[in-house]
Amino acid sequence: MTLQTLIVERHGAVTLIRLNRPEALNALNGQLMDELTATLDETEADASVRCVVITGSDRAFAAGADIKEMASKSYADVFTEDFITANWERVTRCRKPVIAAVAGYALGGGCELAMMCDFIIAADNARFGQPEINLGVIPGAGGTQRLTRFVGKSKAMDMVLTARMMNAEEANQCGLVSRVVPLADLISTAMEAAQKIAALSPNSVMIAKELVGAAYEAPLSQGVKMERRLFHSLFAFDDQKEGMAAFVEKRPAKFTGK
Ligand code: DAK
Repeated sequence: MTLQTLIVERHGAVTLIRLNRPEALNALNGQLMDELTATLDETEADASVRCVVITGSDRAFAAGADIKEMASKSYADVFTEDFITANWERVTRCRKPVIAAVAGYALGGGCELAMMCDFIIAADNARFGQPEINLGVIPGAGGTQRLTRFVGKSKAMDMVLTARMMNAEEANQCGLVSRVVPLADLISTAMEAAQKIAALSPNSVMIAKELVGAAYEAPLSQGVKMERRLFHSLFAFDDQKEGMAAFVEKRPAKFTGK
């Protein structure tokens, strides 16, 4: 597929995906989401890719779904064509870690896309919001649900009902993002985290990711039980022997994914 709305770079075992519709502040239209879905399909199928970073521009991660594309659609249109449902949740099905590196606006579907990633590293100019209420609609890609889990009911209600944006500092304080860095350091910080993950045992990484994700879905006792079973399962891999032997022998581990 020839990409027109994304720039995809390969850095060793890490794929960096840049959303690239600068004329529309990276508004997420159907073409962009199709290209993102296809790119994530490729990264998942390529065993040499161990981690993915999604970013936008300095001005906008993404200012939401493309309002101009959806403005004239009728209920029959959106229902019949399953509008923007089919290609919106690919990132949630990735087994490999996906980091969102967010600078500038992450609004509406942009905020929702960032929240679908495994964690968010924010630049100090990042602004998060779910302003759909201003358009006479509501968040449609999980915003009312994920935002509430991440920041709590009161802040989620405030943002969803008033369209108030949250700056990077507030997002950091309430746990929406994992860390905030100066804008100039955003990509290098996200890539450093991704390279660190990419060098680890891929099986441990995928299982750890699955378990942290399960904490949002399963009751605590069930999640802990699942963790115990999957912890035990890691002893079936050579990487567990290698990781622990390397610690004892005071040398770096060489993980093979076996
Ligand atoms: N869609 C289309 N174009 C957009 C856009 C958007 N979301 N956001 C910005 N643009 C365009 C502007 O129209 C403008 O284009 P031109 O007029 O130059 O042609 C250009 O980007 C620059 O924007 P501004 O001139 O407005 O720039 P400012 O710095 O003055 O303002 C802003 C920046 C981000 C505050 C402002 O552009 C803004 O408020 N944008 C809209 C933000 C918004 O309302 N976002 C939520 C959209 S609704 C679902 C999945 C997802 C969704 C729903 C369902 N399913 C799976 C069912 C998601 C819905 C949404 O995200």
